[in-house]
Amino acid sequence: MKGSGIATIAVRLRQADPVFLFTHEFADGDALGSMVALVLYLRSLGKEVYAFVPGKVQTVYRFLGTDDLINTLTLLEAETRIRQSKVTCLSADAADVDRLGEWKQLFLAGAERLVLDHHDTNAGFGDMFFVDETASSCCEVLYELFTVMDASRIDRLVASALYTGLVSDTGSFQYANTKAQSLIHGARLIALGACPDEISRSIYEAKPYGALRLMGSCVASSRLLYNGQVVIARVTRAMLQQFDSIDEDTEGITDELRRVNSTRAVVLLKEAADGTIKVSLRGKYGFDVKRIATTFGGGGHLLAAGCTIESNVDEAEERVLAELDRYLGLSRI
Ligand SMILES: [Mn+2]
Repeated sequence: MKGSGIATIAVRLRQADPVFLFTHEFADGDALGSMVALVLYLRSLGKEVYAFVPGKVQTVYRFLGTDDLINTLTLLEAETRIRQSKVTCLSADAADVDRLGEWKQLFLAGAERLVLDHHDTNAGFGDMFFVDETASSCCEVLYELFTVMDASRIDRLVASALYTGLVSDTGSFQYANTKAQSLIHGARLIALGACPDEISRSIYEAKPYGALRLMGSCVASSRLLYNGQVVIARVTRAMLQQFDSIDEDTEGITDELRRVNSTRAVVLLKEAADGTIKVSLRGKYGFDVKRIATTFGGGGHLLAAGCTIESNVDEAEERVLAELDRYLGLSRI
């Protein structure tokens, strides 16, 4: 654990009003679950609260009520508000300030900046931070925080949002970050009203048909390298078009690829709309993929990391493989 204790953050938040909330770009279930839980919980304490999420919110998480709770103020409105009052800005689940995307300057303009996270690459930013790298998800950190502040305010909707973050960051309690504590927290959230089957259906069984066919095509065209230790695949703009899919439909492809028996690492290269290549990396059996992501200015966790490479997809692949050569030897076959 790094930074001030959770009790110190709780003291600051109790006094804070208004509160602006921030999280990382390409917000996942943990990031969005954190935002929704924080908005609902802090509003239940009578505070004025707004959440700012970079880019477009993934449609799969709309069941959390994101349409009504996130990005409800424009940048102009938010800037006006921040000039009128002493606004506390709180970042959750973002490993560094640059990950706040187009909302970064707004975060920095806050009268007070707090940071809560669980990424061990988070070196600490803001005026006060708390990073618990033993927590599976930021939602687990928030569960602790809410318990310290006032456990009776964790209602069914807050519990559901927190449970969503726990489920998505642990891959339904399957990944190495699943600790006894994660299951204890999960159990408590279910007792508070989170519905596990409903949440799992909303996250994993609500895909457009095209997204499933895109996954099929991506898996079929993937390749095994380094004697089966690495599976590498790509999603090009042409593939997205062919299957009438959008960027967020690539979610879950890495989970499919990591099922291969011999594989220690998964590399998925995704052509982004801006022409850059988003690289998703997954490790198995303790194979550290974070060191590869950080080489290219990215970050994440030991077994799940990502980075952006500014090149075409062939060159990006070659650069990632050149890094893998360093750990897996020179024979890529
Ligand atoms: Mn997370």
